[in-house]
Amino acid sequence: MELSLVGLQNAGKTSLVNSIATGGYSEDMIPTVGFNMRKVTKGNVTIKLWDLGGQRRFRTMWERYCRGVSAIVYVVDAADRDSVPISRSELHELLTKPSLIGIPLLVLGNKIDKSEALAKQALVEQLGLESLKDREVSKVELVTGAEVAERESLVLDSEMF
Ligand SMILES: Nc1nc2c(ncn2[C@@H]2O[C@H](COP(=O)(O)OP(=O)(O)OP(=O)(O)O)[C@@H](O)[C@H]2O)c(=O)[nH]1
Ligand SMILES: [Mg+2]
Repeated sequence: MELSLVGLQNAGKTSLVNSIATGGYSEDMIPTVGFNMRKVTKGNVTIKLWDLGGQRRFRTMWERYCRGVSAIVYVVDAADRDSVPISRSELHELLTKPSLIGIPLLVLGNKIDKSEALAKQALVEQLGLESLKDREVSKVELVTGAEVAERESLVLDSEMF
């Protein structure tokens, strides 16, 4: 199974991958330049994770690394309310690509350990998820770096897989 993680810079994609792969979490992170590929084996399932850079200059690469994956995992910093409109437009822009039609989407609202984080329904509305009709959209899950083990089971056990 192959998954691609996309979302704006600082959303917490690499942190999420590290949590899943090694159980480690660090506040001291370096922005991803281009992409990283990680293979994670849990039981007899091996997942290939494409962890893409979220800075503007890397966003044109997203489509290429989302083609043919089992699901696109879109990570949003739920506590950075000012960035949500940009996150929304980048998500909708990505999903207009014909090559990505029908690929299931899982949206993760990250950093819910912060008090200013948006609630699930607010994220659904502000990201315009209701309008995504032509693909399977997994319900939005809220995650936090503090709950590493929970995040792992959250991704691997999510009902869409
Ligand atoms: N409070 C809090 N901080 C988090 C959480 N997840 C990640 N962070 C922090 O957010 C910052 C950015 O994390 P990264 O994982 O590097 O973000 P990214 O999405 O990979 O960023 P790019 O590689 O630039 O696209 C780091 O300082 C992390 O420690 C979380 O759940 N809660
Ligand atoms: Mg990164």
